[in-house]
Amino acid sequence: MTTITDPYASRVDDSPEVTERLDPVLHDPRGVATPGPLTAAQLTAFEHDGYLVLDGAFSEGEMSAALRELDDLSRDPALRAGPETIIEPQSDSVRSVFAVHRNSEVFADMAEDHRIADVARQILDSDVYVHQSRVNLKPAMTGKEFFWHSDFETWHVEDGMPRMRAVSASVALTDNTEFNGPLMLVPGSHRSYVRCGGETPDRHYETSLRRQEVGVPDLESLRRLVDEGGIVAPKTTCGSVILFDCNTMHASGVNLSPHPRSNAFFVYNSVENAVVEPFAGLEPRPEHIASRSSILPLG
Ligand code: 6CS
Ligand code: FE
Repeated sequence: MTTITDPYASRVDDSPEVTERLDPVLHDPRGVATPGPLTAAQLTAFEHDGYLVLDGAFSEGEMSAALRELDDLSRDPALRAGPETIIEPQSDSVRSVFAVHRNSEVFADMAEDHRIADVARQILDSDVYVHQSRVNLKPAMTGKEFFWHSDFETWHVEDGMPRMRAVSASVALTDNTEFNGPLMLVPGSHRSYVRCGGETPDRHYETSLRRQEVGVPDLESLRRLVDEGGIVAPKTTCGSVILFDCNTMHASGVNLSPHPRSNAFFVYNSVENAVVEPFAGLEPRPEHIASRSSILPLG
């Protein structure tokens, strides 16, 4: 009898550990099989650091249009009452709007835009589909934090993403400054995999998307990653994009500044890495959080 063990098992007991990543970061290391916009130096930097900033990928005009669209979406009563809209636990502010690429033409076009989708194809060396999209909002003076996590850990355990062959693009709809709760990343952390302690509750997403407590690293593991790689919080102007590997450890703090911070977030998964049954053995999360039925390659 063969026992198939899950190399990325997590939340199975109370002993967290830092293990090795088993998958490549660049799926065609020479970046020639699927040509794309990134230079050899950018590919090498992404492979080494687990993230890459594309300054000014989109124009200010494009971002103003996206912000107007976001305003409409977050005021739309039907969408606001629907499961796509996540409200902060301690207020009635909108924290996230999920599946924006399905509910809005502006964000659908952004997801398909060659300036980012071609980069994802180049890194993953295949066609891609959108596993998840969302806009995260942090209003001036009140925007709340996102605790440390590796996205892949959640997508593997809760969505059944088999391997590390996905990349995220965070598009800055506003400037991201040191004061408004910018994305923080641990360079090099994508080369390790932190198995988390604890157990996944049923319908975990109902709480985790507001405040995540399971699927987050323990202090010792985070300290090991940060002692090695440090922490960066790239300051970006609106229209810039931060690309990061699905397993890069990241977080973001509160926004105490008088300026809002809003970022659109698109997760590109390789069509060769389509999701299977969740590895936690629980019901899959709903379609607006993790695409399961619409996994056609982006055009
Ligand atoms: O649960 C998820 O899929 C998501 N949660 C966080 C905090 N980041 C990535 C992803 O959007
Ligand atoms: Fe995340």
